[in-house]
Amino acid sequence: MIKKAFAALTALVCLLFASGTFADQPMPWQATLQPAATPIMREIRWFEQYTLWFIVPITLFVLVLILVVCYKFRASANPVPSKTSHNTVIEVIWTVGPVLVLLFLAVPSFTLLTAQLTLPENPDVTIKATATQWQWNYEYEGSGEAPVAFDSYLLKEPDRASAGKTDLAVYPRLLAVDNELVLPVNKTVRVLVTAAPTDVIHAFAMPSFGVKIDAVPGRLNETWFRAEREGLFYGQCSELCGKDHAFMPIAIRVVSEDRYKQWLTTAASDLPGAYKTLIAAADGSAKTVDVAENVAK
Ligand SMILES: [Cu+2]
Repeated sequence: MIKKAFAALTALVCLLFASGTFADQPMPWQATLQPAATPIMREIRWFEQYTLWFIVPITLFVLVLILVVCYKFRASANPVPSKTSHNTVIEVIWTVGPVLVLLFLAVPSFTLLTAQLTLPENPDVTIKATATQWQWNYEYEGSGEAPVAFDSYLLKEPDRASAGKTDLAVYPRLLAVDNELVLPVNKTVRVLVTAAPTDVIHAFAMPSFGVKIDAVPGRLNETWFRAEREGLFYGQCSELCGKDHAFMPIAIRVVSEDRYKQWLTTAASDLPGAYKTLIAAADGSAKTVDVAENVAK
């Protein structure tokens, strides 16, 4: 209830003061986070707004104090400066005040961090994401004799036409990939993240899912998400990893469970065919793919 009231009030304030930046996609000068596609990201967005309710008043309060002091104690109005060195009341206030503020921030912050890194029991799907300079490799757990596994590279401009990805609004430059990670909607997905043994550190990040975790050689990190709507979501490697760091995007296509199963079955033997069927189905059902967050619809 309190959360909802906060969110509503914040949305109102944002609309009043920053109408141009309250949008569903990154835009020049955008100041807000991407819209949430998972429960965790919803909480992150709530926490961001909640934090602003502390930051903004404190900043304004300090600004007012500075202005008052500058004016009231200027040399011409106050030629003999005070030699006060202690004031118990003020010292108690400026100790207890920040402690209270930190408490109000720490409790929801730690709760959120815990939720983010506590894997739900019995995830529906487990995938492994391995980063290499400079692409991602995705592997699906236990899907038959030959588990589905493939590399995912940045979509190169000459390959757009043959891949059926000419629509720049859906497949933006530098974000679109050749093979997306396909996952079912409303299912708990466990993601194991690592980097190739002799490689460097990368990071698997999906802004609208509230996911960002390092891919470290020789170490298996674990995270999870539960996407609540279908669409094409874009993220990027988020750990500076070399000259092509900016060219190893992450694309996740969230589809219905039926389409996911169909894709997975076909992908085991015919990966390009599986994507063709999936893209055709998505384009046929909604004219354009429901692109999440990053690009215009
Ligand atoms: Cu990287």
